[in-house]
Parts: sequence; C-alpha cells; structure tokens
Amino acid sequence: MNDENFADYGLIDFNIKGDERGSLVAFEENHNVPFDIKRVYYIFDTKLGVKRGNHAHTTLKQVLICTSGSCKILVENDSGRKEFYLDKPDEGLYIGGLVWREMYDFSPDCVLLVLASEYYDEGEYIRDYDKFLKKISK
Ligand code: T46
Repeated sequence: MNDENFADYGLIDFNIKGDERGSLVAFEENHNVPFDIKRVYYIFDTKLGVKRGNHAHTTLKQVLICTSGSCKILVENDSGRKEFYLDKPDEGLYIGGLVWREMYDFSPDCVLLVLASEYYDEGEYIRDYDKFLKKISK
C-alpha cells in the first residue's frame, strides 16, 4: 500500500504465487485485504465509451482488481482528484467510504473484480455529486 492518501484510497501490490504452470493470486481478509470481505462481484463486458460508478459510499470499503484487460478509475476526496490506470491482476486499488469514484476506458476484455466490506445496500450510496461535495466539506 503506497499512496499518501491511503486513509481514503491507495494501491495494494499482491504477491503472485508463480511456478512453471502459471500464476496465482490469493486474497485474504485482514491480511492482504484490509477489511472483512462480505461480498465479491465483478464487472465485465462493459460497452465502449461507458462510464460506471459516479457515486461515493458512506462507509463501504472496497478493493478493485483488474484481473483481465484494463480500465481507468478516477477518485476524489477532500484532497482533490486522482486517476489510476489498472491493468495488472496483482495490483488492487483500495477505496474507502467517502470517496467519489468513476470508472471508464474499459478495454473490451476488462474484468474488474471487486472485494467489498459490506453486503449490497443501495441506501448506502451517495449518487448526488453536490451532496457528496457538501459531505466532504464538513
Ligand atoms: C462501486 C463500483 C466500483 C447488485 O445487485 N449487487 C451488487 O453487489 C452490486 C455492486 C450491484 N448490484 C446491482 C445494482 C444495479 O442494478 O447491479 C446493478 C449495477 O450496479 P451499479 O450501477 O451500482 O454498478 P457500478 O459499476 O456503477 O458500481 C459498482 C458498485 O455498485 C459500486 O459500489 O464502487 O462498482
């Protein structure tokens, strides 16, 4: 984890267990993933030019791993905006709660795997950008 803003977001390098047969990456809650993992989902087959995300969460923590292909993730918190390019199956982007996120420039073969600290709860999403800005300015 090597980002100055890791309290809110940051990159995690996962160890690859490789041998002559190929490669393997393991995710373990509270070891190389900094929370209890309650949910796993993945995003794939994203159509050309689509932008996903456009929201923040109040408390949810997540790690996003591009297991195939590539995509870009823009994050924003009270320190400003930062763009990440994910294209490695052994690299994850940790994103904490009050962080606006937008995902775009998905390659056709992109599979974005997400490990999440909570069960799905639409009530926990902040989808209104102005509300998000108000919350982080408090
Ligand atoms: C996030 C980014 C990285 C479920 O039923 N269960 C789930 O666990 C999720 C994540 C979504 N859904 C449903 C809700 C919508 O009907 O799947 C549909 C697409 O969800 P959404 O529009 O929220 O997807 P994205 O790609 O904009 O955002 C997702 C996550 O929702 C979000 O937490 O941080 O990926």
